[in-house]
Order: sequence, then C-alpha cells, then structure tokens
Amino acid sequence: MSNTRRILITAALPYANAPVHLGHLAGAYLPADIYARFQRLRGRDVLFICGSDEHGVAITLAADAEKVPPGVIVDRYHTMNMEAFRKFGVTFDNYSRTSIPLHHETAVEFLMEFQRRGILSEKSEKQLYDEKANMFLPDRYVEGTCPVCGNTDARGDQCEQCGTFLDPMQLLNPRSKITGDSPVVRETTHLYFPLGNYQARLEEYVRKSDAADGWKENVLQYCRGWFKEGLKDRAVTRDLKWGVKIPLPGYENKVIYVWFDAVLGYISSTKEWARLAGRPDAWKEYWLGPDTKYVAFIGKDNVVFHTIVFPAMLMAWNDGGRERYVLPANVPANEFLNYKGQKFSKSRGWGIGVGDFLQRYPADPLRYSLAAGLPEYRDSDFTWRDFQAKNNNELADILGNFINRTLAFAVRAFDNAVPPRGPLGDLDRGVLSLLERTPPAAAEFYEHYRFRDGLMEVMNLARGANKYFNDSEPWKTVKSDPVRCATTISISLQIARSLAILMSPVIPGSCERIWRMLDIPGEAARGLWDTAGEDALRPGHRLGTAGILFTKIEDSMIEPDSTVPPGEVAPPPGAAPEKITIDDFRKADLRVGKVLRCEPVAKSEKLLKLQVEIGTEQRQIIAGIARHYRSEDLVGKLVVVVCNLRPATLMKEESHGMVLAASDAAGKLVLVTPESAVESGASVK
Ligand code: B3M
Ligand code: ZN
Repeated sequence: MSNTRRILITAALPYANAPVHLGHLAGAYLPADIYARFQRLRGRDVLFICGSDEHGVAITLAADAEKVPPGVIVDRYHTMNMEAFRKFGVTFDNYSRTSIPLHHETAVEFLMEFQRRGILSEKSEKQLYDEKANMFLPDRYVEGTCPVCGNTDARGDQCEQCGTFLDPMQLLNPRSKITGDSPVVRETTHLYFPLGNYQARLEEYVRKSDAADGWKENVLQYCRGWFKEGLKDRAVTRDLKWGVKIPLPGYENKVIYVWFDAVLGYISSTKEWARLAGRPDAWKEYWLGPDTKYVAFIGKDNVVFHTIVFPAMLMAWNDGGRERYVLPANVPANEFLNYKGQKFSKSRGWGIGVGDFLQRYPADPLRYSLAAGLPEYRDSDFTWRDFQAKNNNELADILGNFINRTLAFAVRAFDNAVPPRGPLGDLDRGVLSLLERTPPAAAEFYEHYRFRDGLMEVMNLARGANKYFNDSEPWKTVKSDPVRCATTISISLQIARSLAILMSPVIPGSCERIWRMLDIPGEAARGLWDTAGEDALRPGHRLGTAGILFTKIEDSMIEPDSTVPPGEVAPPPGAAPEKITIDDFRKADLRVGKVLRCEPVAKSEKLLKLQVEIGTEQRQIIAGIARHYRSEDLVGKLVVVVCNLRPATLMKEESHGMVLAASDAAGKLVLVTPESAVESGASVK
C-alpha cells in the first residue's frame, strides 16, 4: 500500500450552519491536512477535497431560528468556514458546497440510476407531523427523550449524550422544534435504499480494508455494532423544501435525504476541482482510477455514513457495470476533543471557534498543540494552559531555540555561511544517526494515521539537536578548536534544514520561515521527506536573516481553564460519561492492596505516603487523603490500587499507583475497600 502514488483524501463536509470549532479541527481537518502535506512531501499525487454541507435539517433549523431563508445561513457560514480553514493552513485542493448545480446533478444522477435499476423501494410509513406548522418533522425537527439513556434533549436523528442513532419515531415524549407542540402521527411515502442487501459485502469490505491498511479500533467497533444489529432499509428522501429536488412524480414536495447527497459531495467537489483546473474529466483519475488510495477523514459521529452507507451506495453504482468508483481504503476517525470537560458542540454553542482563535494567535501554535494532543484513541481536552505550555516549552524553547542559536552562531562566527566540516566525533555521529533514523520512523507513524507519535519522533530530533548543541559547547570550541566548532555548526544547520521539512506538515508557516532564514530556494513543503536526513547544505552556502520563530504566550494572554466563561453553557448536571468497552476497562490493572505503613508527606496538607503490599510486591503510593484520614487509621486497611498507572512525583515523592476513593455528600473522601477480607494482590474485576 505504501507505494501507492495517487491518494485521494477527503475530510467530512462541515454543515454550513455555524462556525467550525477546535473540536472539528482535532477530529478530522488537522489530521487530514497533516496527512495530505506529508504525502505530498513523499512525492505522491495527492488530491485533498472538502466543502460545505448545505442541506438538511441542521441548516433549516438555523435558518428558522434567525427567521431568514436557508440560503442566507449557508452563504454566511460557507464563506466564514472556508476562510477559517484557509487561515488555519488547511491545503484543500477544492472547497466546494453542496448547493451548487453540479452537486445537485450528481446526487440526482445517483438517485435516478438506483431508481431506474429497481434498487430503491417506495414505502409508506408513519411519521411525526406538526399540525400547527403544517409539516412533517424529519430528523432534528423533533426532540424528546432518548429511549436508550433517558436524555430528555435527544435529537430526532441522534442522541448526543449516548451517541445512539435514532429515528424521530423512537423518541419518548416527542416535541416539535418549531412550535414545541407534541406532534401527531401521519403516513408519508418515501424511497428506501436496501442497506441490508449489502451487509455481507460490506462486512467483507471492512474486513479486507482493515487487513490491508489497519483501521482504527474505534471505527471497527462502530461497524461491528451496526453489523450485529443488522442493516435495515434507510429512507433516502425527506419531506422538506430545502435540499436536492427529486424529478419523480409524487416527490414534488420532497428532497433527497441530506446524508445521501452529502457523501456524494466528495465526488461533486472533485468534479468542480477538475472543471476549475480546465480538465473536466480529471476527477475520474482519482475516483475511477484502479490504483487510487482513498482515505476519508471524519469525526467519530460520522462513522456509519462513511463505512457503511457511502460504500454501499458506491457498490450499488458499481454493480451497474458502467464505472467503478473507488471505496475508502481507510476511514480514520478521531474521538472527541473536549473543552472544560464537555464535547465541543455547534448545536449547543459550546467551544472555541477557529476564526475567533486565529484572530488572537497564529495558526502554527494551535496546529502544534492540537496535533500533539489529538484524540486518536480516546477523548482529549483542550486547555489554555496546555496550549501555552506547548507553545512556550516545546515550540519556543526547543525548536525555536535550536534554530535561533544555530543561525545566530553562524552569523557571528562564520560570516553567515555554512562552515566546512572537520572530522566527526562521537557527539556528531550520535546526532547524525538520530537524523538519519527520524524520517523513516516518523513516516511509519504518519502512514498509519498515528500523527501524535509521528510528531513526537520529529520533536525528538529537535530535542536531540538542542542537546547536541549544548554538549558540543561551540561557544567554547570557537576559540579552543575552531574546526570542531565549524563541524558543530555545520551539522546543526543541516538539522535545521531537515526539521524545516519534517515539521512542515504540522507547522507549515514556521517551516517556510526557517527555509527563508536558511535561504534555500523553493518551499519547505516541496522538499522531499525521504531525503530530509541527507546532507544538502554545501559549505559556503550563504544564509538569510534570522528572526524570532515563536513568541511566548504570557499568562495574561490566555483564558483560565477552570471557570465557565460568560455566554457558555455549564455542563449539564449528571451528563453520562462516554461508554467504554470491556477491553478499555481491562486496561486498568486494579488490585487489592494492604497498607503496611503510612506517614504524612513533608510540607503537604493533602498528601499521605503509603507503603502498600500488593501480593508479593511492596510499593509506595502518594494519596491525597491527608485531610480525611489519619496515618495510624490506615495501617492494616485493604484498599483498591490502580497498579499500572504511570509513576508520578508529588512533592518530591514518587508514587507508583493510585488508591480508589469516593467522595461523600460533604466532600469527604472515603476509601474503597473490599466488602470482606481478600488476599492482597487479588485482582479487582
Ligand atoms: N455535515 C456532519 C457534520 O458536519 C456532516 C458531515 C457530512 S460528511 C459527508 O458533522
Ligand atoms: Zn441517549
């Protein structure tokens, strides 16, 4: 797979009903952009496609709320979001929109082809109807109580609390979003796509694609869940006025279901790209080319549409024998990025908009801090402190510092040119070997959609380079051993060039600046990844002008993380935490321990130092329970210990695990202890 040359990359089409926020970036757009930039650096033929999703109830509800036509809403947010992505540095080859005629034609072509071939069936079904507003209530036009988790604000299409996909008819106590009334039930006719007929082939497709390209476990789990439940017919039309019109008698007041048209938006956006490029058929090279690798980046709430619905639609088309569309080879979906403990959400107005953020800070620190904390395997949190720390301690202190001191030295001691190298010493050989290993190691992660780990590899090179500079002490050797000094600076300049290439998928703007400072022709993004470790700066090469790469972010410039700023909603009381699998739970090694000794931690009011016996082993654990227990009361107690927690140092004391406690109504911590005596070391399941 890794020698595929043509790569089609799509990122989910965001609804044009609100500004995109940091959660969207972390979920799909940043990983997709890093992947696209990385693959271009590897010399692959990349096409990166996106656009606005401008249909569906998400749009009409926003329009209803403002009492304006839907067109006003989509025009506003399409422009705003396209601009936010541009400022964030996302390198879409085309950012289209689903309201354009080309898209409507594409969606109608699919629907009519399916209809002509007898794939769709027409059925009458009972649906909710608002008598006051005189309309059917599809999808999000209804809210009510989730039959699965009891959330009283579940939407007609999905419960945001437990993630279950719903049909409005499943809601308990449904109410109309338009009038607030309880709807009545009426019959209506729709076209249905027989998803169930494709189940066996879809299962095979998911299994084979996973085997070939390593799908993410979270994505596979969603698929398994859907397969287990059994795929059912899905209505592909809706009783709405806004959307893609259907040229069939009896369907004058209906439109195509938004998800049926939205996934085809990837194809119509590619067609638009081809037209704009003056090669109207070029889209076929990607979508119909047998050797295209197609990767669809999405957030986890869109998995089913990309691993089941869209592939089934493409299979159905392909069965017609005219053309064969390529199916996604992988659907990398991230978990959610949270903000102050809650999922970013457009519909609940929670989070930070990309446009707002980029008015205050440049894109690269945001790209870097999001990339370093991507929610690849589990939800992660955006915090202002972390953003500040990533910028100050990593970008500025490690990468920026290394580049600046290297260039400053070259100006001062070598007349702003690359000095010649002398014989290599151990330090030189060590860092050159790190330099040689980094591009393939990071590439291996990036090829497998592990962007955090890939970035970590590259940052380790920056760390290693900084240490090399320190240990080589060029400020001393400049006088004592000028040949050594020249060697150090020559190698450091070489690494600066390599870092400009290797970091460019994540912080492209800064890497262009490093490139300018080194005065290398062309752009860093065009340099080749696979040769990034090679020696490319010739002795005598003249350097450009050095400048500050990253500005430190002061405490006063960031917002507090702990308080809820005005205008933002407080977390809903008792919101259900995310569901985990039994395997997730089993990752925690919980065991019964017996407290052997206990004493307060010096200078701490909160901490106690426990020596705990766990089977044959003894460990020190620091617990924040000094306000709730006296040391002498703990000795002999059985506790439950999380044994495989990473060791931590608290008030200069090492802690190897954590004891479990609950807090009572008054906030007092109560240790969890087995109900009757068990041996220490027994595992808790
Ligand atoms: N517009 C959902 C969303 O914005 C939906 C994705 C469409 S991808 C074809 O999250
Ligand atoms: Zn629910």
